[in-house]
Amino acid sequence: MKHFAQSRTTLADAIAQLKAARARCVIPEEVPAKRQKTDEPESTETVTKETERAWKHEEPPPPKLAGTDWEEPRTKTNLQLMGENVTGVEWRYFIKDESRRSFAGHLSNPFGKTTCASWFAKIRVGTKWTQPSTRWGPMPRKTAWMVAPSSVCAYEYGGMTVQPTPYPAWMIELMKEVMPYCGLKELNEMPDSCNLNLYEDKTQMVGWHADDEDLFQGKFQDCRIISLSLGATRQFELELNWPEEGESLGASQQLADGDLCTMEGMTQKHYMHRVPEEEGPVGQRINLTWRWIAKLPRASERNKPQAA
Ligand SMILES: O=C(O)CCC(=O)C(=O)O
Repeated sequence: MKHFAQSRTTLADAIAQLKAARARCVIPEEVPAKRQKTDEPESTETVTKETERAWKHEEPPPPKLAGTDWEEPRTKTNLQLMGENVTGVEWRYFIKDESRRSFAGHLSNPFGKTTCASWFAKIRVGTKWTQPSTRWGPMPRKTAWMVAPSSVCAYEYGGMTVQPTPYPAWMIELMKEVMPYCGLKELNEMPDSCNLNLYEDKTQMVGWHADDEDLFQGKFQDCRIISLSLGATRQFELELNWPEEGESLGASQQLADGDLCTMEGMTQKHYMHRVPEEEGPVGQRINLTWRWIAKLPRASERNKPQAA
């Protein structure tokens, strides 16, 4: 059964939400090719949740280590959770899956509403948003990909390529405000890339996926992702790729204005995540997910940055 870590209301409501989600579930637009069903429809025809999940299981589970664990313990890879590295604020880890060395943390808005509103406005107008085409039509949100000078490369996923924009000055200022809440104080230890998403209304979403592209090496080594949400509250869901008998499928967390969320360790290998469509009206939301590029493509394969 799905585990709603931060249930909006009652269990009955949660079950009703799940049923509704199943009924309206659409094919994710960015299912990586290796997970696509060969008989997938050509259009945004609705499919059941079960069909969608069946895709995820096409990849067989990876072998477990001797014993019951899927991954080496944190002590072995020196993984310190970002929320464990800060004092004065309360991070809550809504996924703490030691056996898979997979973690997701949440921190409620530590910045205040006024600051967040000014960031929203600055990012909304200061970003060159694109809406690439997918095989199912336009991507159901707008996006941008920003990189530090050391890490210029395009971001390719789900059959699309998003060209890089150099970090604008506001991005550096924003990171200086945000990153200390993740235990990162020095510029040279801060993330070198950021994927930005603009969700303009309740229909805009991101389907089930993992940030498991080669760039981040998240299937092979500990990988940190930091997300900042601005504007409307949306639901963020994570589900296990290979759940075991009797295990909760995953967890769900509401991300409100100014909230920080992390995915750490091997989460990109063992879990998928998504932001589903909403039923009721919701306003605009911007999400920034910062990452570290672990494997830069060869210079000849990189794309030239666009002007900011
Ligand atoms: O909007 C969000 O909270 C999630 C965005 C996301 O999953 C991504 O950029 O990969």
